[in-house]
Amino acid sequence: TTKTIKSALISVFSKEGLEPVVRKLHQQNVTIYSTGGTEEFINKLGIPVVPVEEVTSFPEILGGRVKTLHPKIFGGILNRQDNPTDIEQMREFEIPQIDLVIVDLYPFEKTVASGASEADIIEKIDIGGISLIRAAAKNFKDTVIVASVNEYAYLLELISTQNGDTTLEQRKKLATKAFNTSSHYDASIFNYFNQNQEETVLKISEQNGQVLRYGENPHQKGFFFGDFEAMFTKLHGKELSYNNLLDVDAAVNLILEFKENEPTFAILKHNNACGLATRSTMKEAYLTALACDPTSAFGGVLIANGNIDEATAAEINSLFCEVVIAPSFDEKAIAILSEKKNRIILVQNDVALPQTNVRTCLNGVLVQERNNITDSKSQLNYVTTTKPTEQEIEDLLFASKICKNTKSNTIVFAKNSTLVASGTGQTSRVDALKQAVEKATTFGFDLKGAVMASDAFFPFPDCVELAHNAGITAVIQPGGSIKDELSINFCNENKVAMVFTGTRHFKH
Ligand code: 93A
Repeated sequence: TTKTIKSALISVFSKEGLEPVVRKLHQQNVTIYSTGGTEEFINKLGIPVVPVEEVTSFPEILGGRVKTLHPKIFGGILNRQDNPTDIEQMREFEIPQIDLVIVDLYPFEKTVASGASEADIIEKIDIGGISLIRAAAKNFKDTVIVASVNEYAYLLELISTQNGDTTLEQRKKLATKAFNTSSHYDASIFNYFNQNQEETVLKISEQNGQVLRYGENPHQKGFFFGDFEAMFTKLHGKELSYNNLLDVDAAVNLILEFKENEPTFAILKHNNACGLATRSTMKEAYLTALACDPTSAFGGVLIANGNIDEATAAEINSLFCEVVIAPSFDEKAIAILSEKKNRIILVQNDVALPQTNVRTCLNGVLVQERNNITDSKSQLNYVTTTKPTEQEIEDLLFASKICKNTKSNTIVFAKNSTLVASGTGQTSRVDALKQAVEKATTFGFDLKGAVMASDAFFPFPDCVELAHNAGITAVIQPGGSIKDELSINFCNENKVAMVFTGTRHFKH
């Protein structure tokens, strides 16, 4: 399986680093074939080189688009040296054997990055070079492929230490690298073309989607694809914006968790709950939710799990808010809420949400199943000596439902079916906790006897310690950290009850 390099085809865009390689090959009496520019470079070094045209008896044509694409070249690379028919045809068509192929492809990525015109970019799509690489790599049993300047050092070493001999294993290793080079090259071409397709996507969206005022910001175009009318009946207000739709989506997902509860009202900002409460009347639920964080509630999206009556509407009316959603409204409530021209009033129909979530990611999309697990009592694992009271268990599950619907990292404090405070979308869990404590303090809440929910486990016991110091008496979290024991020990020593759910609720 050892092969000796006796001939080489060199076709490189960048001539950098080529000189020592050519000199070494020449020392070993290797016959060198080459394309236009590369041939000129080798000639200048005073090293004999055979132009490809001499082999093919065909000139370089179409301004260089066709140089090496010829049966005499590809036959020389692809022939199987243990195949009698191949050997016979090599002789019949006077095809020269090519043992080594060195290619440096047209710099496609660099040309794109330089901001060149489309015509210049297209011209940099290498055809012959990529084919040479593919052919030589395919035939690694007989041919050596060097598809990148990065492999020159390895090639030089092989020639120096093995006199131009290569083993099958070494050739296969180079073939692997070559396919890496070619696949990366094709991927970058795809990415370039795909960008243009994005313009097409925008055009198609403009024609077929619901054209929104703009995207997330005024300088971005935005469109919605979906059956909004199936989900909601709009009673009043302006067109929903891109951000409104995102908030409405978050609101609907959140309130679904409280479908079976007593009157529950939630206020959301930037897709997170900044107020949520369950009470015996909707008005009380609204007023309690508002009290959680009246600053954030300004300009928020409001959602109720039941009918909005006149008394509730009268309270809501004094708040500046973007959207009010409920399964039903009293006539008088509609009249009150419609006093503000722009306020959007939506009746939510009983329509199921899709069971898969889709979002773009890099140059593709991410698809996942919807997070359908709502933590329930039967699933709780009581890991501390202090057990939560019935009221605490209720509040823990209540907090966990909010937690699941809040951006990670999140910490949620709750008490008596009321969201007390939360830390949202922080880069560390401790930060989320500190934010929650600070918010609770700002809005005058006593955390004594409140419970805490965390969307993921505690890597260290610092969270339970901070929570305990703030007055938290019960904790719900998935568990599963290698240091769970440290958090459990702290809770045991300080009479804090903690339960594990076994279910993480990241939301990014
Ligand atoms: O335009 S091409 O795709 N047509 C070809 O037949 C061909 N063969 C080699 N470009 C082709 N090449 C590329 O030319 C090589 O990949 C290399 O990047 C470059 C070397 O050209 P020169 O030796 O003339 O500088």
